[in-house]
Amino acid sequence: MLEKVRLTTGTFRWWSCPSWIVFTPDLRTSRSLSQKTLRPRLQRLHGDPSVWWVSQFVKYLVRPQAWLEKEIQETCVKLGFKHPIIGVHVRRTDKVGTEAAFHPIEEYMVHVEEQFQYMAQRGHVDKKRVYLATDDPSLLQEAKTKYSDYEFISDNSISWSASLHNRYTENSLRGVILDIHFLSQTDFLVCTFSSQVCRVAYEIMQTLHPDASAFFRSLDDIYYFGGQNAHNQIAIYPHQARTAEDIPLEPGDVIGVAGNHWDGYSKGVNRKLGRTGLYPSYKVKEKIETVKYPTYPEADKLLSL
Ligand SMILES: Nc1nc2c(ncn2[C@@H]2O[C@H](COP(=O)(O)OP(=O)(O)OP(=O)(O)O)[C@@H](O)[C@H]2O)c(=O)[nH]1
Ligand SMILES: [Mg+2]
Repeated sequence: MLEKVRLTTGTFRWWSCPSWIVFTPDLRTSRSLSQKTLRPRLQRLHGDPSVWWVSQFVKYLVRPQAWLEKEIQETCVKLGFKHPIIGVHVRRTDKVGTEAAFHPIEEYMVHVEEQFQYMAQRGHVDKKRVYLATDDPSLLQEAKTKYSDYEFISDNSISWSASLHNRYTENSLRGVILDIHFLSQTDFLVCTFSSQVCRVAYEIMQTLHPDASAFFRSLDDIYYFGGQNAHNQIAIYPHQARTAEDIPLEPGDVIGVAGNHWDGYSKGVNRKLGRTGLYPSYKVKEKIETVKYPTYPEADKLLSL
């Protein structure tokens, strides 16, 4: 159940809810569903219909109030936020060594450079701009020193406010809201999807383009919605295990994916065989689960029951 507590302190409205928000039993499964009537169109138009579905709820939940809209506009001008621009989110502090590994800035910048080269083939890149969001305040200077041919757009005071001692303040909350907003407005994201911060930015990004499902490079996890149900794929090509780490696949096998190793291979469990191991990522496709949701007229009738 969604708890509604601690409402309206100053300019903020606080909503407290468990990280595994459950609105209805069906929405709990939201990573892998899209409304039945939408499915054919979504599958044709979007590379990851489940992300699109989740994004619609996120878009509604994070719509800014007037004061925030104003603050966003002012910050946009102050920072000189301009396209083309790539968003880099570097999650450090409490996350490193507990829930995720440390990744040096070089690992991110390899993908940033690659994307700019790709963009330059399709349009004019006047300047290689990076929006840097991080909870590590020392990173901005390091990035500027190491990559002097880039323009880093970042508010270092926001990173300072994200330190563990300052994090639970109104000022810090404003900072992370702005960081997520500007990350979502970039042309491409390079980050670690183990962090909810980048995943939310990616979700909001989906609402700004017809299909932004491929506008990211994650250094660790694949996209997931916290609390999602099983994330399955379906084998589309056969695979014979070549090493002891590989698992065999037959077309139609259902694979519960654990992660992508980003080297051509993913790890998961072949549910038919009950075996866990590696398989080539291109030999599977997403298994999209659909759930029948009431249409608007049906929902109205349900409400009046
Ligand atoms: N301003 C800012 N703050 C950040 C950034 N990355 C992390 N943070 C801070 O780190 C906090 C993460 O808080 P958690 O309560 O761990 O939230 P979470 O949903 O578990 O997010 P992750 O730990 O990143 O998966 C945010 O609320 C921010 O205070 C960033 O790029 N910018
Ligand atoms: Mg966390």
